[in-house]
Amino acid sequence: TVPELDLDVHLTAEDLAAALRADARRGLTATPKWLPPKYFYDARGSALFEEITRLREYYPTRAEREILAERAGAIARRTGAKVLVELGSGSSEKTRLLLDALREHGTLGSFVPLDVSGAALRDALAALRTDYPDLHLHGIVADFVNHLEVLPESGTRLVAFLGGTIGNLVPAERAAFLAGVRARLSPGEWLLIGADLVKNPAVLVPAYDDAAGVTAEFNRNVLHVLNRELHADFNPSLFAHVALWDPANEWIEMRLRATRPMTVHVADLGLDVSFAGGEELRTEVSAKFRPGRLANELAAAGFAVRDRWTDTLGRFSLTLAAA
Ligand code: AVJ
Repeated sequence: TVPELDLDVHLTAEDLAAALRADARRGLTATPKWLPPKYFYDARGSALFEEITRLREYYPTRAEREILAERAGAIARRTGAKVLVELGSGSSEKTRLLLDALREHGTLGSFVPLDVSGAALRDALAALRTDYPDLHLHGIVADFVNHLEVLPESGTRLVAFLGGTIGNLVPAERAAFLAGVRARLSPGEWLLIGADLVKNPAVLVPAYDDAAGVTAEFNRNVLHVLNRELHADFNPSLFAHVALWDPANEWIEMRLRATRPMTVHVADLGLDVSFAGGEELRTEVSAKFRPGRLANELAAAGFAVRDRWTDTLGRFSLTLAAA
């Protein structure tokens, strides 16, 4: 028999559905229309994201793994963390490099992955349980932006926020998020942030518009989520995937472009949403950083940057900051 997984659900399917209703109503009635990126990640969306991480064009995962492989030992020695908390943990695949280094260093007692996707978290915990039988595992289903109060309280904590997900937050949200994390940490505790770097759009754009169309399917998945959760009648195949580099904001923006005029009925909201032909629905921003920018933002939030590393090709950065 499979032992019960230690999983705290702070965000039930009902909570997520209520948040989706509010966000969908706000975003679909706005000009321009938009939806928050967290709704990509149902079971299918999480699986599509895992597929993205293996694409030739999508370098961030490999670049971050390279840095972690090189630096996990230094991170373990420097932090001496007893508790590793991972925000937006997904599969926690790269995180194993940190777990291994912290175990070898001898300090780590527990791992606390936190993710909005209960399905992804359960899969990750089941795999970790097998490979780390004596590590205390405690999963938390929560939204890292809105539920930081659920972070565990005890032990020298290292909060890891990997993959470049910080880029999903616009600057004002980032400032609030970083200040919120800082407020919950004590001196002697740590934050480790992975951030993608500004680079040639000829490299950036294909990472978000791959030849095999996996990212397009990931993007359209949010429409499948709306159809299922809100009884909407989007025809996802009538929306084209758009990924563009916004040089002023230095972020990649993903959109879904209506390929013809249409009206979509969102039954659970009692809402009819009209799209003009060519109208775009914004689904994600993925901000890219210049060296120094994240350090400044961390300092503004009350952190002291202790180390910063990049991969050998200088595509991605990992920043270790002390509370
Ligand atoms: C999981 C937020 C880091 O922004 O690169 C991948 C999500 N979107 N391809 C990113 C994503 C399109 C990803 N993050």
